[in-house]
Amino acid sequence: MDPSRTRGRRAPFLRRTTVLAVAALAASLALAVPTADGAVGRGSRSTQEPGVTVSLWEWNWRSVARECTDVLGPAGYDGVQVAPPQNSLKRTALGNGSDTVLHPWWEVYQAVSYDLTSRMGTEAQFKKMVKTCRRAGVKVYVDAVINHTTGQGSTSYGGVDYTPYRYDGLYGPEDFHAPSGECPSSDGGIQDFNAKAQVWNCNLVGLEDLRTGSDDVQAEIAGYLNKLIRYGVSGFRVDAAKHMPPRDLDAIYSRLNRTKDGVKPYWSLEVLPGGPGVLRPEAYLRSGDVLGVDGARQMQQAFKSYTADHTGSLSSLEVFGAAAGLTPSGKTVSFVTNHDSERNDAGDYLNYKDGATYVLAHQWLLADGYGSPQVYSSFAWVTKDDSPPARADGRITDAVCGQGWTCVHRDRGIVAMVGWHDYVGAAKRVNFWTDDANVVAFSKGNRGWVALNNGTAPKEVRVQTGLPGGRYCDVVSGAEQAGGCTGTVVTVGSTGFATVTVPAKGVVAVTRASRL
Ligand code: ARE
Ligand code: CA
Repeated sequence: MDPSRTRGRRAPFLRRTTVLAVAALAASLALAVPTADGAVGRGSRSTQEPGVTVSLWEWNWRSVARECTDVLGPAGYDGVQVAPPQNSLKRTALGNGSDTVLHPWWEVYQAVSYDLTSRMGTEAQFKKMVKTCRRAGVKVYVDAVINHTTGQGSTSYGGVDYTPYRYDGLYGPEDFHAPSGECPSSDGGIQDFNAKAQVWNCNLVGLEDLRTGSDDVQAEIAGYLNKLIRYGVSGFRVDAAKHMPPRDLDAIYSRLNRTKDGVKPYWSLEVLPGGPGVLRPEAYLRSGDVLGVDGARQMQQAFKSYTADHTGSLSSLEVFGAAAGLTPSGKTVSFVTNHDSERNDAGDYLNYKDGATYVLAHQWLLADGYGSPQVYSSFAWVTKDDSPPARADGRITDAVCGQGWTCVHRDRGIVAMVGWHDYVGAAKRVNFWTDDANVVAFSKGNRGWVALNNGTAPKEVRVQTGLPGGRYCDVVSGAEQAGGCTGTVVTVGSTGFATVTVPAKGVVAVTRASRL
């Protein structure tokens, strides 16, 4: 008998069952599954939910690509959010008074054209970065500046020149609200942040506001976003979404193609809290997910503003998420800070300058699991406008950890909690314990247990872990090696209780899988 003929006849059947079996196994174990273009998707494979992402804000494309392969993929990050990639304002002179930074970070929020030559690199480098990241199992999310163009200057990183309301081959005065007489304020700017007609139709800090309700403008914007989708991008952070009515956002979204994973792109809207009625984040939930700014503020209060009456202690986070008045978990990108809030004058948010507390807050967010957690990692700064490390012409140089770049996403304690978050999945938070001050401990279903200490001294706790008796390796301080554990071993008794010392500003975390 000719063996090749047998194989030939039987192959289709074998292939089908093998594929089915692998798919079923992968689904039940939440394993990585290859997608259409050969890339591997983790976590939320069949939906748009982004899982755990990191914002490598203003990292250049070459560095993001390298990081995807060397760090993000292996560490289990599901995605990376990158800074606005479209061509932007390039300043040629300083403004007046306190203006001392020629190339402030915010140049990239002034869109000149939808070519992808930017401070972060060329269109070819961007394309290659997305491909490299997808190959490493990391999806790419783009900060989309679509509400406006520029508010100053006349030249750009892509070399395109412009004058007010005139962008050759792209937009003319008829494509903007103010020149079309559709902004009801005396100077064309937003004077009242509570008046929706102004918030939607006037110029935010002088940025020329696009007529996003018009067919032509929607077509240009959708063309831009669809190009990014074609390159492999999985979704967007919509900058200044509060400045566009939900119906305009919906119209643009309806023009977007499916991603390489066969789903509609993820759509998270920057709608800052503070506005009334239709301007509230809640009013935009029908159109997309929103950024969890209020949650970031609550975390700052819990981690930093420790008060004697415990109103601002870590224990206060027993109530967090929707129960604490935040937007629903499944509709929120959660974070400790972002590029705006880290520069907040009032100090209402944590930032990298908070050191161990900043790291611990990230670990708490990953442990709690509210929203789709996004780690924030960018460059160190002194004054608010500071440029990221760049050449004299404004082009951002390769990210080198410790040399201007914080690389907090590489912190081994954070990486450990990315893995822990991935493992415990959507299991419910149970067995919550607190000393009513700065130590909390809880289980996630019967998948894992964690304790966090925001105090300055180690603390011994005796708590219910919800885990079967046995010895477990703490994933934060150590790793399993040849049956042993290089870090702290947590011994759980037959009733599920354990006595554990939680280090100062530290975390102890175990899972069923870390049982020795
Ligand atoms: C720069 C200069 C300005 C100049 C302008 C135009 O700083 O002086 O007038 O250029 O030439 C970023 C920077 C801005 C920068 C801009 C463009 O932060 O300083 O302006 O880039 O280069 C509101 C919006 C919200 C917005 C914040 C900043 O609702 O969407 O203001 N956030 C996003 C980004 C920013 C970015 C932009 C939008 C613009 O994340 O980084 O600006 O693309 C209350 C209200 C909020 C309000 C908030 C702050 O909370 O409820 O709605 O947020 O106050 O004002
Ligand atoms: Ca607008």
